[in-house]
Amino acid sequence: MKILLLAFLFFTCLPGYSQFKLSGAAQRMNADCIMLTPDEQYVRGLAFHTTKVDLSNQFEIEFDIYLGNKDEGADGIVFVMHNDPRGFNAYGTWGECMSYGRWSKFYVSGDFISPSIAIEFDTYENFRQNDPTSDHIAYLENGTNYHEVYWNSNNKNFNLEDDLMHNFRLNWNPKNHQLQVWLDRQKVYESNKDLVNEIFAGETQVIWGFTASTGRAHNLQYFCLRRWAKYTLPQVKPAEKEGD
Ligand SMILES: [Ca+2]
Ligand SMILES: [Ca+2]
Repeated sequence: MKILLLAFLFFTCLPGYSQFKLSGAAQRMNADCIMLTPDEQYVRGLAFHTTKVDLSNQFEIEFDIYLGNKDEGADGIVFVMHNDPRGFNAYGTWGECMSYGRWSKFYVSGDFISPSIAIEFDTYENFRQNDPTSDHIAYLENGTNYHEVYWNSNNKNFNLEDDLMHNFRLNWNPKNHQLQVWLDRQKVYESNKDLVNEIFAGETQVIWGFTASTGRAHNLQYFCLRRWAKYTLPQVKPAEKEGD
């Protein structure tokens, strides 16, 4: 009975892949995974869940992301939460902006998703965005890919295009405005910023999903759902993962 109850709670918490709105090159791969870009030049892919997330609740999400098998590939995947007036049709610039941001922090033009916050998993060095030579993870805001700080495990050869799935976990706690992000069980970002008021002008319901792009360089890029837990519900058992 206890197992049945846990299973019921778990499956009722899953966002459900049929509820992702896909655009560009994005395509469903199987029951759990959505491809954002094929291993081709100059494509973009976006997947936004059709149920908004409520930032007045604590929640944790967990996905596995795949960023390709060529270290010289591009450009990466971005996890986005946004309240762009274009709603589920919002998109950013292709290539180094990964369908999230715009070419220049200093010049507001072109396509970008805003207001928003994002976590980029960047696999290609672009001087305009202040990228290090290594692959890296960085926090972004309001449709600009430019960042002053990043995480690369203090390894100038850090590489995410290693033909492996990488575990991405994000936790939001509205009580202390704490946002925490882990990659492969290492904490890669933490902040205490009032996102509802400082980014979303008081709006608590925001659209969430993933964006990606390729440019001259390219890679297959996709994500797979692992877990979705709201803390308003009893603790539920995480999904079983292959290899655990
Ligand atoms: Ca790389
Ligand atoms: Ca880049």
